[in-house]
Amino acid sequence: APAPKSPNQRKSSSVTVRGKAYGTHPAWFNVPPNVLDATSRQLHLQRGHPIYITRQIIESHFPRPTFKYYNEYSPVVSAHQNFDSLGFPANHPGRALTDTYYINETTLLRTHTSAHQADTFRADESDGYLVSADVYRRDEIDRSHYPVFHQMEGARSWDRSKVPNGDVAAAVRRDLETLPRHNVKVEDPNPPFHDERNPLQEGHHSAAEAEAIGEHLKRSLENMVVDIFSRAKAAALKDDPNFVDEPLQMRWVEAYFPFTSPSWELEVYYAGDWLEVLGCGVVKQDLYTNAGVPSQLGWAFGIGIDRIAMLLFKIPDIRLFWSRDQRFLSQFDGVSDRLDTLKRFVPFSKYPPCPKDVSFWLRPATTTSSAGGNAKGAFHENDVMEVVRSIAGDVVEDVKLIDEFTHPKTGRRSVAYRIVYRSLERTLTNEEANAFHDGVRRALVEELGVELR
Ligand code: FA5
Ligand code: MG
Repeated sequence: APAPKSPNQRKSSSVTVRGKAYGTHPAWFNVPPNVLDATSRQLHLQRGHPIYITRQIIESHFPRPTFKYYNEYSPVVSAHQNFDSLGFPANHPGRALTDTYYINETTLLRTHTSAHQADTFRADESDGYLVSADVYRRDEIDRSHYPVFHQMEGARSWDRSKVPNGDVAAAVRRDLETLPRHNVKVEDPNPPFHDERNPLQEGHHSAAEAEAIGEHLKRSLENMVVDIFSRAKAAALKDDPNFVDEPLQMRWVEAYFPFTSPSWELEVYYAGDWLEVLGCGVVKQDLYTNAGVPSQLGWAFGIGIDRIAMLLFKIPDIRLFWSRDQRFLSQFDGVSDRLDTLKRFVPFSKYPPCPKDVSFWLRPATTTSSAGGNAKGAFHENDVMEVVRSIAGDVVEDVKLIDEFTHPKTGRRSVAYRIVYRSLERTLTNEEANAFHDGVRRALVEELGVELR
């Protein structure tokens, strides 16, 4: 029997994204229509949208002319831009068809704003830049995950040939003096880092330079996060004058990115848990060298805008950002012009959830296709997520594995998922939820070749 198609694989041989046509390849193309539609939305450029407002607040910490802003890069990039130019190895899991939306073997929807680092280092003539953009990842479904979200990338570089005596450490320390000092306690301001994961880039810069750049990076980002949380608190107090907040806590943890060394993530204690808000580090020499600016050194960071916007406005579900409902959009009217008027989101009535379960036997593993090690034969949970989204769209709130079982004799694997259907805009009737669920069951069989139980 022929191997079943991967979910949403369409036959058309080209797609148009932001006015430009791209040839698709059937073994690679895995972008479903709802994701393709999202490429035209550009929420970060829609004045008054919470994603736009959050971008404005972040930008205010990295002002012109030191920083230049790039907000209109196309989401379609090459695998070279998204992975190779940043030093991702050929076998990195992020490259798989189960994780990334491809148009053809060499063309994909960017998975992060870092895809533009190399080009921006090459083109940019200022000391720094910000890139904001929509990014695309195949992922799980719940109230904080959507296949499209937004990131803001920032970088600040110093040119050794342009600072006095070529002493970048001294130049960075002078710039550090001009940054405000916040008074929030940082739990782990300087975590030790592993020599092999995050080696000092000897030959490119000294330990003193890397240290000064790291300090400038951390202070800049801490200031931004402190500001965001104080705005979130002010908004909460407008909503509830008796609101008592836990004091803000931040900590730095060592991280790994193939294009920075050392690398860190900044975490914030929020609602009882540590929440990762951004990744960052000292830019690797290769990026500057390959971009034709080998005398530069500096830092870069990448932050998720949606996650920040959710806690700033207290938005309970990431799908709301995509809503065209005026009961959502009108709540942010005028805030772009007066950031001090920022208020919390007031949920319109909460409609009831319709949970439904589905269980099925997985198709026995088939031989894998040879698409660059991107096996279309093996079962991957992200394929289930995409089938559900393709049928129920934004009416699906959550999909969770609730049971898993391997038959002792046949070795076949069975899984069960609970799918919660709930519209953000109206009450679903049980008939509607059943219709979605029947559609999902059929599509699981057709697209993934599973056997329903
Ligand atoms: C990156 O994407 C790196 N490009 C960040 C970077 C840039 C590092 C420059 C060094 C220098 P990561 O996958 O961790 O890293 O994502 C960065 C941030 O995006 C996260 O901290 C989080 O705030 C946000 N983010 C990541 N995945 C999601 C998601 N599924 N939904 C919402 N926000 C997300
Ligand atoms: Mg991360």
